Amino acid sequence: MMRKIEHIGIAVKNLEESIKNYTLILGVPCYKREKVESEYVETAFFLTGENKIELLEAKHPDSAIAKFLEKKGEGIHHIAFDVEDIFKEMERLKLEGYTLLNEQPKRGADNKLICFVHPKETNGVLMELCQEIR
Ligand code: CMX
Repeated sequence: MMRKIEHIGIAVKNLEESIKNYTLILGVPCYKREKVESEYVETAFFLTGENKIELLEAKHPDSAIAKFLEKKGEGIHHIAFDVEDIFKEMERLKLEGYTLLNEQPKRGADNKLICFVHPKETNGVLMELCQEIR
């Protein structure tokens, strides 16, 4: 079961400028910046109440974010759902016939284990499962 939306990921061209923009829009400062080397991205996080926004900038042309920006431009890149047990949830989705984009959970930003489901099978929205590393 997906428990709640953990965050919404937004692909941006320039993280520095976008942090300034979102600080003004949301009225709260960015609480964390983090590079995820394995995904070739740099991220910045904001909290508004219980809601989390992640800005993502590509750090390499092979990054999924670079390809997304090229094809679609800036905008919502993924919706991440919090799960209690990512292994169990991945198994459940596999049994339901969904295509997981990684066989094993990966280490993501903000202390999470993550896995993606192909957007072609989720009505055009890239879905991320994430479990807090405890
Ligand atoms: N949301 C919705 N649709 C998307 C998408 C996204 N984020 N990214 C790609 N697509 C679409 C493509 O536009 C394409 O559509 P069309 O066939 O209509 O043109 C379709 O999905 C399939 O694309 P593809 O050519 O098969 O594959 P891509 O090379 O574009 O890769 C994807 C797409 C989702 C498989 C790849 O980006 C991926 O594996 N993503 C998971 C990892 C990731 O996104 N990492 C970055 C974030 C890391 C983090 O949060 O820390």
